[in-house]
Order: sequence, then C-alpha cells, then structure tokens
Amino acid sequence: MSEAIQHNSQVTMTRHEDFLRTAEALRPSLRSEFHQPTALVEAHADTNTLFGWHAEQISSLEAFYQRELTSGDSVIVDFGSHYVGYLHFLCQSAGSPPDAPAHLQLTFGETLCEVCEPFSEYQGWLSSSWLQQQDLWLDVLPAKVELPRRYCFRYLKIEVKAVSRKFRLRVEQIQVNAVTSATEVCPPVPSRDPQLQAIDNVAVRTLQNCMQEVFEDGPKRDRRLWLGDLRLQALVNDVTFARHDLVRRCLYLFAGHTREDGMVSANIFVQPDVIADDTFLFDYSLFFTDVLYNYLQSSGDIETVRELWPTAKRQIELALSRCDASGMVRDSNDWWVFIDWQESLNKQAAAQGVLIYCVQRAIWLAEQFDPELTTTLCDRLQQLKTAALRELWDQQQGYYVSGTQRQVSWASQIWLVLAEVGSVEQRREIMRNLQKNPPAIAMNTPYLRHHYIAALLQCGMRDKAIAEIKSYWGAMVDYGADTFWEIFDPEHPEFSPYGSRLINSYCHAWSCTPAWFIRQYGL
Ligand code: RAM
Repeated sequence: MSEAIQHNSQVTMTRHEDFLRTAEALRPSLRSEFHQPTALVEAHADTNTLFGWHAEQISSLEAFYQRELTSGDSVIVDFGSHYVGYLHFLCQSAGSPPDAPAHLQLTFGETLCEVCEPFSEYQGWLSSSWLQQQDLWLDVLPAKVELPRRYCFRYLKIEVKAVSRKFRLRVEQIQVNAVTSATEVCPPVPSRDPQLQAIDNVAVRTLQNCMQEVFEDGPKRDRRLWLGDLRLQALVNDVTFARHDLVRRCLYLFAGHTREDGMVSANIFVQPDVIADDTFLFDYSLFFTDVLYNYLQSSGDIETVRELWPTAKRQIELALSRCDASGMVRDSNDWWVFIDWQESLNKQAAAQGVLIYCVQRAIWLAEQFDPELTTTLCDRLQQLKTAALRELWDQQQGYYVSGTQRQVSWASQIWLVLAEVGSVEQRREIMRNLQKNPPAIAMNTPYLRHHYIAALLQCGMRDKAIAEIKSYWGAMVDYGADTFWEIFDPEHPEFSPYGSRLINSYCHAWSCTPAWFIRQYGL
C-alpha cells in the first residue's frame, strides 16, 4: 500500500502553553442518554445487499431476556440505530450454582458485516486492534457489567465462549449510555423534499456521533481530531448544533502543538495529554486558515481570530515556500498532501488549487488583521493562478493536467474550479465536461465528493448538485446507512484504502456535509 501514512519520529515539536490552556478550558462536558436495543436479529448472507448480509428480526428483546444460553451460543442484538457510548448489561445464571467463570465475547459492529465476518481473517495495514471486540470473564454471577471502553455500534454480537455444564446464562437489561457533545436541539431541516430530509437526518446523526471532546473523524477509528475533517464538521456544525466553542477549542489544539517551524499537524491526540501527530500534510495544514476564516464568519469572535492569525499566516508562508520560482507547487512521491484516498492520483494540480483557495482566505483575514500583508498576498495569489493556467490548462482536452505525466483527474478539476482559476464560463464548462467525458482517475471518498458538490454549487449548477447528493448520499441511505460512511464507491463496495472494509469507519465526519449543503443553500 504505497499511500500508507509515513511517520517521521525525528521532527521536533513546540508546545504553546497559552493556547493549550485555552483549549483545555474549552473542553466540553458530554451529554449522555440511555438507549435499549430494539430486537434480536439473525444475519443471512445475501448477495443482493451492498456488504453481503441482511438482518432478519427473530425475537423481541423481552423473549431474549428469558432465553438461557450455553457454551457455543451466539446472538446478535440490534440497537436500531448507530450509537457511541458505553455498554451496560446484567448477566444472571440459571440452573445449578455457577461453578466456573462465564466467558463471553462481545463484538461490536457499525454494520452487520463487522459482526458476521471473523476478525481473524483481517489482513489490512491498519492495526487490527481497531476492530471492536471484548472478552469478558465473569467470576461471580449475577454480574452487573459496565464496559469501561467506549464502543461505536448498531449491532452487538454476544457469544458464550464457555460456561460449565451445570449452569446457563441469561443476559438482561442491555443498554448503551450514548455520549456526545452535540447540543440536545438541532434546528429542523428547512427542505420539503423527503429524500433530502432523510439524507439530512443521517448527516446530522453522523456529526452528532462524531462530536465528543473534540470533533473526531470517526468514533470507531481514528477517534481523533483531523484538520481536514474538522474543516467540514465545522461547516455542518454552523447550521446544526452551533457549538462554536468546540470549533474554537479544536483551533487552539492545532495551534497549541506545532512543528518547530510552526507547521500545524494533520491530526491531534488529546489523551493522556495533547500531542500533535508527526504526520504533516500540505492541504490539511493550509486548511487551518480556512477553518479560522469560517469560524470568524460564524462566531464573530475577533479576539480568537486575532490571536490565531499568526498560526494561519505561518501555514501560508510554509506552503508558499514549497512553490518554485514560476509559482507552481512542487510535486513529490511521498505522502505530502491528502486530497483523496486514491493511489493513482497525481496530486500536484489539486494541491495548487488548495493553496490558491487558502491564500484567498488568508487575504480576507489579512484585510482585517494584517492589512500591510494584503498586497503581497494578492500578488502571490495572482502568480499562483497564472502559473496554474499556464502550466496545467490543456485547451484541447478542456481539462487541467497534473504532474509530469499530465494526468487528468476529477480531483484536479474540482480543486482548480474551487480555487476560481480561469473565467466563470471556463469553470462551468469544466464541470459540464466532467459529465460528458469523465476522467478515469475517479473520486474515491465522500470527502472528495463534498468538494465536487461545492464546485457545482459555486458554478451555479444547483440542480446537478442536488441530483448528485441524492444519487450518492441517497444511495447510502437506501442501503440502510444510519450514519454516513468514510468510504463509499457504489461500483466497488469492497473498496477500502486500508485493505479491508471491516476496518472502514461507518460514521465518518467528512461524510456529513449534505446537511450543510441542504441547509446553507436551502436545497
Ligand atoms: C484517515 C481518516 C481521516 C482522514 C485521514 C487523512 O485516517 O479517515 O478522516 O482525514 O485519513
């Protein structure tokens, strides 16, 4: 897997204690709510479903609570929707006094396939320790079980690995104590379109379940604050839960632990202490500026933005230092920029687009916080745009090309359109061309799809944007998604950038943006 994240343990990092203190003071308290399962289900292999399984309801919860389980028994409990939280249940014995410990294995699935396909067969390149499973040995029965680990699931498989022949087990009072930092109320979706309403509903739940002590990318994996995900979550948060304080906290977390030269990391750990990861991505660092700019628009909090502007400015300076004398971002083969999970994608053109997009936001911020810098930034913006047109535009194909192989991809078009390179008519023509003559290097994640929809809307192609939201996110809803998935390629349901779909996240921050499109644009 050539795209596997590379780490560099040699980097020296700097802590900015004032910023970290501000972030700590903004740590949210979590709201919790108990939920019970809805039924017991049985999984059947089914090639007509996307992931190969369908659930059939086989018993009520009440009936299950009467059932006596013995070694080898296995059941799947369905919670009816996706939850993030702590599992509680009561385990009783039946028959003779329990003369041996009870060994249970619990497996948690955001989707049915995770509780049906054995984790032992997992061969992806991300650690298998992400797969959600827990063994329990209960020495004393009855036992009130409260799992200390947070899990993320709709389905819970309970397997009785071993009890003695003299007694059986009854499981009762199963509950999840679901947690989130999202507010209890969310404004209703204004759309009258039932399909968009359904999509919005799933999108809002996705965001809600990712909102914990930080905006997590996915509550199953990586359970972590990533800048690229934060940027999209903050947009959806603006039009739903409006927890601007959580966005503010996340901005201070990124600014609080940087590389020695000031570059912000691509992601942050917050336990046991704040630690910026040693992964640095060109686009993610640049997005600090965009998140800050949007935060100012939605919160009006001038003081925070004044304090964090130097961090944003530094990201722009560092990114500009990657450009050659002609104003082109230098390409390379290592994992330097994200854009999409797409192994064959050449990312130079898209990176140029991201840089232009973020320099524009930096100019808007500089006008207010650093007016003397504005002219220099405007000159650089012009230089970057001119270079993009001169070096990347291929008049004959009607597309931008990328890298020495002059590759044509969706990502390059989308990002250079979002960067507002070329005339308005030229940008519209590119978006139309993507329909007529789709590049082979496709979009692999809802993350890049988000940018595609944004580009359509920016070009005034509202109907097309709605149709695309419906066909892509609507398809996930039709496939039964309770929350939106990290990865979805309807043509290749097996696709995972990590080598197995068992480890994909099925409640993923970057997929929740239809709620922003629907609410912000009044779709
Ligand atoms: C994965 C996660 C995360 C994303 C990074 C680049 O680890 O899915 O959301 O931002 O990749």
